[in-house]
Amino acid sequence: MKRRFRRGISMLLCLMTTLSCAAAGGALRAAAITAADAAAWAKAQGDQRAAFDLDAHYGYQCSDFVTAYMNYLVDGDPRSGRYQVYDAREYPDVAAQEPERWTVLRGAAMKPRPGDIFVSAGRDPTFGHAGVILGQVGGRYLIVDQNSNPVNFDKGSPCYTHEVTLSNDFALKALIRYQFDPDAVTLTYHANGGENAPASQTGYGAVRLSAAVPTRAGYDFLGWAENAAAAAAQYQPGAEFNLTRNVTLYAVWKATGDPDTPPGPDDPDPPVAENPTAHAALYVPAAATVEYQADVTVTARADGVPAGFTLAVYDGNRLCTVGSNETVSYHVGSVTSGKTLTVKVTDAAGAVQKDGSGAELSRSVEIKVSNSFFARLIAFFKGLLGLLPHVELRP
Ligand SMILES: [Ca+2]
Repeated sequence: MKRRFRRGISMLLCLMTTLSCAAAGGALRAAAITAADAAAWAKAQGDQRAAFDLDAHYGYQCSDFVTAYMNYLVDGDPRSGRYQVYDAREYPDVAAQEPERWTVLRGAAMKPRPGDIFVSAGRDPTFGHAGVILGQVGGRYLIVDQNSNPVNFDKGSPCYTHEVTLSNDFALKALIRYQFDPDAVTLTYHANGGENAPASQTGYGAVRLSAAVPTRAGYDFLGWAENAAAAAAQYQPGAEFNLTRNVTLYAVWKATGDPDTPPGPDDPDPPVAENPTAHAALYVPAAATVEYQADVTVTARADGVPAGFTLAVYDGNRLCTVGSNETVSYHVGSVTSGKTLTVKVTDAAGAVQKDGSGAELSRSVEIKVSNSFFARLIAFFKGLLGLLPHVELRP
């Protein structure tokens, strides 16, 4: 979001930037960076609440961060100075001048992918807003941006990772996609004891798996899995696959004419699987009462949860967001009525895990809202003045 009167200056800077690129001549080859690498860098800025004020005006604006991101993608250095664009609405025009590097998507072509720059309407449409898409969670998107928490037109606010719906302030005007190096993302097939695995392939996004099938004497091929020890296939030859990182698919085999035989009398008892979350503990915020229309974020954490399991926040049966095995944060947004969320420790399939006593690792977070007439009146005036509080609920 940006002051109108700086627009002329920044447009001039854009033009100068473009001319200097053209003068450099021909060196427009994309750096070998994948979209997943780029999104991971952007997410780290948000998680660390990194702060960019590249133009030394109005603090940490959305445009400072997106300019830093563009510099990072092209030069590997967010402060390289290559791009100097400080009006969110100008990014599509600047990017369109370098089709070797950037693709500008509008209208129905705007299907967000991790690593994309978004340009949206903004809370104040005079300035617009911009940030970076990190991923999709249900119908919502995880993004990182500057000056969204809180919005401050004079001082800005640092990088912030949060979930949004791409409407209202975040209604898309354009997506800008860097020409990520497609050769940098490779899908490898591993015959896993067999032979004639298909050749590896490169690409990005939706790709089709090879229709070729490996062979192994005495075994039937069941399909492909990401885990070499998998007993069941996750993907079939020729299926669509979402390729966003280097990945190896392993052939899954089953011996022919040899159905699973039950353990004989001489076989030892099958080992009892140990509960991997037996020593886990989940911590959530205590019940809290917040002001009417307060902007609420809920954070929970856990100890002793192994990698591969995640903390997830649910609103009833609706999955709000998924965090790591150690923590999860959910931006609830502006609250006007009480709400109870549930934080759960789940496996990759979403199944709730149990602790060593057999109790489910699932705890509720109760948010109560002051919604008396007086509380709503106060909120109305605070809203006019931009003073509605942001509340971080932590354990
Ligand atoms: Ca700034």
